[in-house]
Amino acid sequence: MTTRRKFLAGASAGIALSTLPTIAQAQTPLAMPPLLDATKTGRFDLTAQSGSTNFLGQAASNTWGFNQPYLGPTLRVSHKNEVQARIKNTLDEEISVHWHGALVPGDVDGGPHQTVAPGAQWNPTLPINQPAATLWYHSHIHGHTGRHVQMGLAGVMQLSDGLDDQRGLPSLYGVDDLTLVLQDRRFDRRGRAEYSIGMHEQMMGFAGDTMLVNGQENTLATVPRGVVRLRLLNGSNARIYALALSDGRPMHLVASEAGLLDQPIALKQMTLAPGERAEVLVDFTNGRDVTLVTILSSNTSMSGPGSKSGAIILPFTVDPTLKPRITKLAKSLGGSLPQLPGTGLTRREFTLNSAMGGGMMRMMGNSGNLHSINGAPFDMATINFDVILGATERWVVAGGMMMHPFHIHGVSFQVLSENGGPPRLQNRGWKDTVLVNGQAELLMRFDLPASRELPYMYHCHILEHEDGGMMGQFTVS
Ligand SMILES: [Cu+2]
Repeated sequence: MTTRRKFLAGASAGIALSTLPTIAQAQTPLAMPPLLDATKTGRFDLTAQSGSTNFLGQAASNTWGFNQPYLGPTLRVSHKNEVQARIKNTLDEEISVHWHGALVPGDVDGGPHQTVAPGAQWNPTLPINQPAATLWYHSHIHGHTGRHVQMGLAGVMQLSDGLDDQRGLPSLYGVDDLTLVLQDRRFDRRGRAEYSIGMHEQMMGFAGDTMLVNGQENTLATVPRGVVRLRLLNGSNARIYALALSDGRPMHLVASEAGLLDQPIALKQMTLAPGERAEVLVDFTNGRDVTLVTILSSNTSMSGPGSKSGAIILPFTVDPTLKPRITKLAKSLGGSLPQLPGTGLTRREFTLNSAMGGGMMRMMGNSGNLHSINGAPFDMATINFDVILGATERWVVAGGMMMHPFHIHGVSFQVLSENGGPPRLQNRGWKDTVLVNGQAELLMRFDLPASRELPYMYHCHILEHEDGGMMGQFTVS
């Protein structure tokens, strides 16, 4: 049997999309992360714990998770409510829980200064007040984020306004509204997960050879003969996906990171970089099975020809006995596209640097950091700049030779331009993470405070770049 594992491995050797097999045998049904619905109670509990997970049906791996051995539950909370979270850390090292995409003040943002010690508890009140969206949460300890996420300290968080039925959007969790956490992993010969970081991984980010969806390998999703919503999270450390459906049918993008668009955008191909989320509708009313694939499996433009290759992410099969709830694509979504004033603003420039060649040795010699922003590797004790509360700013981010997903805490932003032209279609909505491939201009308004003690972060979401110094911090007051 051809397994997915062999396919990602083959992908880097240049297997073309057309050679992808039809749905393989013996897949197990895809499971959703357990749903923790806190829309009514306004409170939830997360316990960071260690466990063991058998990913490949061979030897078990030591893993971490929230409330379970690997990854965490899907938290569903109201998009407008004070949410009481209770985080317990039963691991033997400090963690944090960052609410990626949540517009909450710096003092509950869960960044690297907000550690939860072994055996300790953290009880933040999250004043959630923003449009419905698919967010996520993960540990964010400086220098260890890559390993923590790899071990499993991550999960999806849905902000719900309860209006999806009115919009004609699928919303039945695990039936026509699927949460898909995409991760690539590497395993040793016995099937145990490996996270070994050599110089190559430090430079390029960690890439695996095996696809996991929701922590499962080689699974199959069963869907009704209707319209199905996929909430996609790239929870990989470094892999950038170029998603497509195997028969060429479009994915209809309905939401970017920070909420719904005004109307769906049909995309034959969609990039999803680490940290990014996207909600798409897939039309199964023709009853045909299809496979979600990635047609670009390399992380960087530096990898050259190997990048034109394909790998299976997840096959879908239509079960005609399931009664579809939605059979028409929604036309109007009720969301809005960002339109911030673009002139007369404070302008900041960010160059994302990675040391190469001799520079690499020099940088390693000086600070131990391979990566930096504007030449300065992240320093916990240095606030890089201060933003005035209520200010709109224009940030110009340049990525150099590699592609970097740039994430900012505490704001949603508008992509004003990419490489001097209009943003790509998929980047027209409100975002909190954007893949910078060349240069991107971003506009954002800072409506929430962050102190010197608990500042906001901005960083590359290739976790080995972030851990290696490609991060900075700022206050808002
Ligand atoms: Cu990067």
